[in-house]
Amino acid sequence: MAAVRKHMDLNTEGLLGNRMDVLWLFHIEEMAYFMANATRENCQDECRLSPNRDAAEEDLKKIGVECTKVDFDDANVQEDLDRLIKKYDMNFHDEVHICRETMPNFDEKLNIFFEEHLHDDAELRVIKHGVGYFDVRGKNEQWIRIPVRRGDFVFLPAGIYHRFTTDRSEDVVALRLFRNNPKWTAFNRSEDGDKQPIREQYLKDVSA
Ligand code: KMT
Repeated sequence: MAAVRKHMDLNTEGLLGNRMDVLWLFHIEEMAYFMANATRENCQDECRLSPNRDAAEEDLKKIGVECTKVDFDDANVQEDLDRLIKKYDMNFHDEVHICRETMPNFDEKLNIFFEEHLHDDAELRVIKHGVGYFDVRGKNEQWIRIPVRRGDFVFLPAGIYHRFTTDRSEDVVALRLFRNNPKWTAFNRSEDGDKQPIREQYLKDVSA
């Protein structure tokens, strides 16, 4: 698929110091798109609508989702990662390798990732290797699929319903950015999930 680049300059917020050329909000290699129904069986395929319907920057912005890119092949990549860490006020990161060969209970884990859920904390991921899909609920509840690959950074706000899967290669390495005492607990979509204070806060924030 032809690479599509979308640029929105962050300089307006003066956040990025002197390497303005490499970090952009909504600078994603592949457009996000409104997706067709997906099941656990076909979710590792692209699951595009036919005809395809790209999601615009505005569709992601409206739900508080931010995407940007870092270049792992640039010698200064650490500076860019540090800037993201600072911008989002995260003080820790770890690395997760989602891979059938090495991850214990891989199918069970993938079922958990692909079950629609929310967290009390925002989800910040930088993909180091492989291809995966973050699915997020759009403004009118339609699923928007964000394809991610090496260098892609995704910010999902706390309280947003979302899910994740690898593609069929089943081999994704990602950095997870978090603050101390991260709250990893997932609340699956349910009355209980809907009642979480963070969900109510999120809905307030995106309707403002
Ligand atoms: C998690 O909680 O580790 C995840 O969100 C899985 C996706 S990381 C690419």
